Amino acid sequence: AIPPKPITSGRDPRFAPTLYARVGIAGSWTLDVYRQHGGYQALTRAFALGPDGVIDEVKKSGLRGRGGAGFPTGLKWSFMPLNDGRQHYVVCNADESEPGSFKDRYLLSEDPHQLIEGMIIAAYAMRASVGYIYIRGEYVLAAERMNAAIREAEAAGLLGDNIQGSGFSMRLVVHRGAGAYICGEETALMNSLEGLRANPRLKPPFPAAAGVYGLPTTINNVETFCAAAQIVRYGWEWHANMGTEKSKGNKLFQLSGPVARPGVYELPLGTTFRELIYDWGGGPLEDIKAIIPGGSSCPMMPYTDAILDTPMDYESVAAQGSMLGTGGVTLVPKADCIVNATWNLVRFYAHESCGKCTPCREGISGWMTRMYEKLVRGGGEPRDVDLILDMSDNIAGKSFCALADACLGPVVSSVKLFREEYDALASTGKPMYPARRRWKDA
Ligand code: L3W
Repeated sequence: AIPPKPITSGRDPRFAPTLYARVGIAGSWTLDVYRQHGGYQALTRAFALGPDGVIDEVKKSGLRGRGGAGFPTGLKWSFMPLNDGRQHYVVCNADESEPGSFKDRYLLSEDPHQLIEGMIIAAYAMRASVGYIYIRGEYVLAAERMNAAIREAEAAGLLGDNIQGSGFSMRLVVHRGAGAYICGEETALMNSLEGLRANPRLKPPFPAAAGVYGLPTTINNVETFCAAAQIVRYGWEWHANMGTEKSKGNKLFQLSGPVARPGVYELPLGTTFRELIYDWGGGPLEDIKAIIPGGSSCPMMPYTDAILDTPMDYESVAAQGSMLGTGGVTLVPKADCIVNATWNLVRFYAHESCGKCTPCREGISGWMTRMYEKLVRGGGEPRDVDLILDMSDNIAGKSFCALADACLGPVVSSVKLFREEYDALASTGKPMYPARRRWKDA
């Protein structure tokens, strides 16, 4: 297929979305509309490339996992054993729950066939004949549309036995979660799929060695599978020509907080925060003091010129002491009490902790939550701020999965950036920025 003009950056007239190209078109979730826009051409090309050719294509494209970790996708796919005679699985992590992340829900509900195509291609490449789509429980419309799209694909011979005469057969199953963030952790997700309590498993073994039912499994985010479909459609060079040296391609960035045009923007990796917030988002509606760059698990960064000019790619954001994560950019208003705002996030992680390991259960859900409540309710003491840092130090790197460390991202960064707010609240019982009516309710 002829690739759309390359996405460069900012408000470029050549901007051509591919992942979100069909979002907003009437009936975009139907097979007819998907096909009118070139849908399932990638699948035909994948069958021509052969399984190893597909993995090679994805490797050369430079695609990295879009769920938050940025692990090289082609490399992950190549970990799957070859022709070992066992059942292999591909699993789509559609348990999007990270505060600040809301890109996958529209891929699921508005363009389900793009995901199906990406998953068939991935399964073909990895010799898997069963795929599961684990959808966050609250995403009801997404689950309904996915199921309807799977039925359409089955009726059209795109799923089931001997797909398009290729000799490759595959079944795809939607599994609905029940509203727990921890199910987005890939090993907890597998336990949940198997009907067990969603406690994370120890890694290694990684899923490719022992995944669902102990069999070789590859788990990718919704956006990753969709990107793989576009890569096979347009060729690896198209993808590798966008982005930066180590962060290739286009990405769905999400913008929220007090900004003129919040929403999801498909842009090349390496677009700056300034371009996203000002050129695309229309600029903030009030003074901002911090940016959460990639979903709440990523440390806050100060709202400075240096940060605004930082390219949104995995390396540049890491160099600023944070993470690109899911690309969920949240602006924190100056007039909000940072301790209260962080408490809000701490409560989220505390509520979502599975309770399996002590540092998370007693540290985050217990001590950290109570410390923040004490501070915000005005009962703090000056030593409490150092106690929060000391506790963080004792929790960091000691929990079973990434959830506790994720909570420490906003905690430690907010204390370091806004220590004076913490100290003032701890010593006087009064916040520097008292609670106010939210701008959207005003
Ligand atoms: C084989 C190795 N496979 C790593 C695989 C691993 C996984 C992927 C990434 O967390 C991040 C987290 C959140 N052999 C391997 C290997 N793999 N080494 O690569 O692994 P990992 O452990 O780096 O990350 P993860 O546990 O998958 C994801 C961050 O994302 N985050 C949260 C996002 C939340 C959502 C959501 O709710 N939808 O996306 C935001 O930043 O903190 O760092 O597949 O098996 N040697």
